[in-house]
Amino acid sequence: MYDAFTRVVSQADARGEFLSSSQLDALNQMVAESNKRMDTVNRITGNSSAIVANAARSLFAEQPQLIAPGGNAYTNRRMAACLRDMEIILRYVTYAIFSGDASVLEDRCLNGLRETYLALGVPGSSVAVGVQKMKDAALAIANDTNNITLGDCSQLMAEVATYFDRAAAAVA
Ligand code: PEB
Repeated sequence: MYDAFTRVVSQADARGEFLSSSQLDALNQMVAESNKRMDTVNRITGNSSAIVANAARSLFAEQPQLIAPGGNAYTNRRMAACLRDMEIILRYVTYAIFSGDASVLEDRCLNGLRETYLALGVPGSSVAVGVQKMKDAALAIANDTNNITLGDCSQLMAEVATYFDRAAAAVA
C-alpha cells in the first residue's frame, strides 16, 4: 500500500536515484493544497450513508429486476450485502483520495472483486452503475460551494473521479 509520498520514494529507490526536483515540486504542491483534499474526504465520509442509499435507490429504480423475486438484491440478506458492498467501495475510495494514491483501493478492495462477483452470480455491470452514481453524488457534495471559499478544485475533482472510475472498471 502506497501513498503519494511512498510511491515516489519507491520509484526513486528502484532506480537508485535521489528524489528529483520535479517530484519534490509535485509533492510540495500537494501539501500546499491539502486542505482541499481533507475537506473532500471529510465531506464524502460525512455523507457516506446518503451517498450509498441514494445511489442504490436510483440503481434499483433503473434496474428493478435486481429487487424482483429471484433478483440479485431480492431478500433483505442480499439487499444488505449489496448496500454493504457499495459502502465498502466508497470507503476505499475515500482512503485513496486521502492517500493521493489508488493502491489501497486496488490491493484491498478491487483485487479479485470481478472474480468474486462472477462466482456469486452478482452482475458486475450493475455494481459499476451503482459506483458511477456514487461518483456523481460525491463530486456534487465535494464541489458544493456553500459555506466555503471558492477555489480551483478541478484537478482534485478529476483525481477523485479516477478512483470511482477504476472501481467501476474493475467490476464492469
Ligand atoms: C465483496 N460481496 C459479496 C460477497 C463478497 C462481496 C466477498 C460474498 C460474501 C457475502 O455475502 O458477504 N466483500 C465485498 C467487497 C469487499 C469484501 C466489495 C472488499 C474488501 O470483502 N447485489 C446487487 C447489486 C450489488 C449486489 C448489483 C450494488 O443486486 C451485491 C450491489 N454482493 C452483492 C450481493 C451479495 C454480495 C456478496 C447481493 C450476496 C450474494 C449472494 O449471497 O447471493
